[in-house]
Amino acid sequence: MIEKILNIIENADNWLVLTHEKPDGDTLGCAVALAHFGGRMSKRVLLGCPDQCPERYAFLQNIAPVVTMRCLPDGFPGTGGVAICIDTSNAARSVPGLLGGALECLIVNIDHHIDNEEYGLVNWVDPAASATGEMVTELLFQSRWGIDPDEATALYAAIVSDNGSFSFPSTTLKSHECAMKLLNAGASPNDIAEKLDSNLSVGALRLWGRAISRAETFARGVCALCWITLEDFEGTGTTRQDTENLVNFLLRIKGVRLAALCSEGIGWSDEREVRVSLRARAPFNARAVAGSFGGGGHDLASGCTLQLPISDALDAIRGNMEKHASARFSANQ
Ligand SMILES: [Mn+2]
Repeated sequence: MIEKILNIIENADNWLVLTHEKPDGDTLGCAVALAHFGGRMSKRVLLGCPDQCPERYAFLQNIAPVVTMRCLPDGFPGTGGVAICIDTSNAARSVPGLLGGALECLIVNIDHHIDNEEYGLVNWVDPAASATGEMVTELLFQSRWGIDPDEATALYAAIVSDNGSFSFPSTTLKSHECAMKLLNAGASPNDIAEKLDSNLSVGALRLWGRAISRAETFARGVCALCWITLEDFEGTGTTRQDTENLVNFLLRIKGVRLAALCSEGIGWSDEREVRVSLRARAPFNARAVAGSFGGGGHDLASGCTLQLPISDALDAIRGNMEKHASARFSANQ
């Protein structure tokens, strides 16, 4: 598979590298590394993201610029070009219109989500990878172009942001092997950790405080939930980007194995909606809950969006989590 992909991208002059919507460190780190790699191969590269690059990952833009795009650029990458979709389980999460056939080029789909819909002409999906960053690390290492320090930095950032700095159950020996290779190629774990983790605004900290002050547990203490309203974002001068990783805090409550953060947002049709981030510890399954509301993701990290007022959304999520928990309780009896 790696050779096949290297062959395709080496033969294409124009690369459109695409992240998924609401980009995280994995999709951005991989895309930036690939765009930089393409630059070294003298390719014409455009790195597109359906949403703005979050402040936390702004340092990656020094390696390759990220262009916010809501539709596809005219005539690029064109026939003979290639679109590389990174960490994106379905085409609808990519630049809108991708599925509509507006893209006449080859689509290479590189991802580690188990529910990947294999929408590309070439689909490399490895659910055993703790981050798509592991896969792109392999890809670059196996190429005759190797990997440079900037690409190593971006890929190390991709890996640590998706596997909780090697703490999630998805972490494997392979994750550490990739890290070793990236350190060898010039990545600095300390610099990257500082850039990723020590960048909260005081407003973000206050927002977290509001959310955490509402934390509740239920279903015999195995479920936890909290929420944020649009007014909270306004009152603290923050955006939804400032909620990244907040849901993981709920899993730090002793005994909690299923956690949800519900945050109000404005949808594409200018209506209020509620975006839900879910986290689980096995055998609880975050994707099962997200899936009931049309969402998806990983078993232990998932998300969905509810077109409901916040109080109704909270009831719906709470109810579903409770049902999930009682199914687990009866399975254990
Ligand atoms: Mn990922």
